[in-house]
Amino acid sequence: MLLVQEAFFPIYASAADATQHSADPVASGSTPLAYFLRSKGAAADPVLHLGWTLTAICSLVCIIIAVMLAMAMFRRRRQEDPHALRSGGGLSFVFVGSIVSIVALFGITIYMLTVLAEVADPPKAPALTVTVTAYDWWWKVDYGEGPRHFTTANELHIPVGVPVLVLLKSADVIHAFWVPELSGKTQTIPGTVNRQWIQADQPGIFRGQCTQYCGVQHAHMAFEVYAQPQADYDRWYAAQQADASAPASVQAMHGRKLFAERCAGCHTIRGSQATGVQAPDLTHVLSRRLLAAGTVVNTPDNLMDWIQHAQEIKPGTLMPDMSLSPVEAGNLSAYLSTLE
Ligand code: HEC
Ligand SMILES: [Cu+2]
Repeated sequence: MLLVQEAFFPIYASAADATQHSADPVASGSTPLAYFLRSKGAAADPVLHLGWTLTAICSLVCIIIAVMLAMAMFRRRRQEDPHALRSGGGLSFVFVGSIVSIVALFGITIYMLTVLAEVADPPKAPALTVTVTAYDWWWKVDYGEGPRHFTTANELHIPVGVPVLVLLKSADVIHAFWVPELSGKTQTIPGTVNRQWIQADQPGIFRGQCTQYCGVQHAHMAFEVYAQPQADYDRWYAAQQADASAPASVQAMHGRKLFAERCAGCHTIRGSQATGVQAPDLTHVLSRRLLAAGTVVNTPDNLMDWIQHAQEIKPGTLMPDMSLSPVEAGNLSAYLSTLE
């Protein structure tokens, strides 16, 4: 399967070099969706098999039609007598052809319904439920309830080998949640909660993408699923639950003040006064691998670059360019570097 993918999609390799703001091929939407040709989990297996079966059947139909068309053209040229066309005994052929088509289409329908039923619910009760809310153009991820609740962005961590239920919401327009290697696509619709379960059979990072055109930065609306051994997952979970610690240096304290004045209307940092809800929770922003829904790799330089030039990096994003003096940028950077 992998070979097929590489044969058909060599373009993904070269596209990776073209990304301007990062050296990481997984960022900037360069590689990921070639992976739709393989499955790494129980929810994606039936969909993958269905995809290949339908591709095979459709290819076969194309070939048969092409051959028959060629034969018809060849035959027509030999038969110059116009009456020969009328007297041709094509009726039984049409009859048999129709029956075969009907049976084939009916069979495909049954198969598709079976696959739908198979992926509707996980084989056993989900070990974990997370809520994913799609925004223009990023993903909010909510874990747990009550005081144990926390929010992160564009990253979904799951324990490996168990089914995880994802409740899907939208804050604005219709988006769609898709992790090609782990599941089929499911729309997120304002006012509705959709469900999709995913399961990763092995540890790894699985790229996801919004797959319903939702506006100008639809293509930069990616996320990553981190499938981890239970112990690693538990460690991550505990770290995410903690509030941000108070800044230790004077510089970072100035940074926090600046954040409260300039950024808190949109962003939350738990443990500080910042409680904005229209943008990613930044309490543990440093723990994330990518920024801005998979657009750039999260390095200190890229982070400050993003804050000051978001509109250049992701034109049209709902984060404005923040103009900062060098001193302000230094303070903010010192503060953000505490958000591990
Ligand atoms: C008007 C609301 C608004 C303001 C003000 C704002 N942001 Fe944002 N910010 C956003 C939105 C929306 C996103 C998500 C952008 C996207 O991915 O398309 C974002 C994304 C980010 C991210 C990337 C987070 C991630 O995990 O991908 C960082 C870091 C960030 N903002 C920092 C800041 C800082 C620092 C300030 C203040 C100097 C600030 N923002 C001010 C709305 C805002
Ligand atoms: Cu979208």
